[in-house]
Amino acid sequence: MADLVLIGGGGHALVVADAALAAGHTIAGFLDDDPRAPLATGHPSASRLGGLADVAAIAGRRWIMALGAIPLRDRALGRLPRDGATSVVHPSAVVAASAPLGAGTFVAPGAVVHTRARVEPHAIINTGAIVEHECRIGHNAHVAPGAVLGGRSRVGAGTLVGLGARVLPNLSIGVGCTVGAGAVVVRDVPDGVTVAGVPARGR
Ligand code: JB3
Repeated sequence: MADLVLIGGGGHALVVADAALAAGHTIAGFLDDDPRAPLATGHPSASRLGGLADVAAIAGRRWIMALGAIPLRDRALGRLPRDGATSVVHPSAVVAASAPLGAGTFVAPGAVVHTRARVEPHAIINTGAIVEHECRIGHNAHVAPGAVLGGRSRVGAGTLVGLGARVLPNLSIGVGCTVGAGAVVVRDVPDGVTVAGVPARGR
C-alpha cells in the first residue's frame, strides 16, 4: 500500500492516520506548521516532514489532505501537485463497487457510500455518515459524522453537511454551503448559503 504523507497534523489527521494504517497503508509522515501538532506526539506516523507550504517534501509521494477545515483545505490544495493524491477508506466503511471515489477522498470508519453514488476528489465522508444511492458529493465537500443524505441528493464543492444533519432525497445543496449540525434539509439550498434547524432555514 501507499507510503502516504498526510497534509495536516491535527485532530482530523489523527483519524485519517488511524484509518490509513487500518487499511494497510504505511505513513511516511505529515506536513503541519506546528511542530507540536497532535500527530507529532505518540503516534506511529510521528515524523513531521515540514510545514504546509513545504510541497517539495511530497514530491514523488502519495498524499492525502488531512486538515479538517474546508477553507484551509482549499488553500492547501491549491499548492499541491495533482499527482499522488490518494484515497483512504477505513476497512469498516462500505463503499459500493458501483460508487467511484475521486482521488484523495477519505471515507471514515462505519461510513456507507451506496450504489452509484459519486464522490469527487478530496471529499470527506466522515464517521458513520450515510451517502445513499446515486448521490453526488462535490470536490472537497465534507459529510460530517452521522450525517445522512437521502437517495439522489447532491452536495456541491466545498460544502459542509454538519454533524448528524439529514438531507431528504433528491435535493441539491449548492457550492460552498454550510448545513448546521442536526439540521433537516427539506428543500434545495442555493450556493453559498448556510442553513440550520428543523426544518432547515437560511441564516
Ligand atoms: O468534528 C470532527 C469529527 N472533526 C473535526 C475536523 C473535521 O476539523 C475536528 O474536530 C476539528 O474541528 C478539525 O480538525 P483539524 O483541522 O485537524 O483541526 P485541529 O485539530 O485544530 O488541527 C488543525 C491543524 O492545522 C493544526 O495542526 C494547525 O497547526 C494546522 N494549521 C495550519 N494553518 C492551521 C492553520 N490551523 C488553523 N486553525 N488555522 C490555520 O491557519
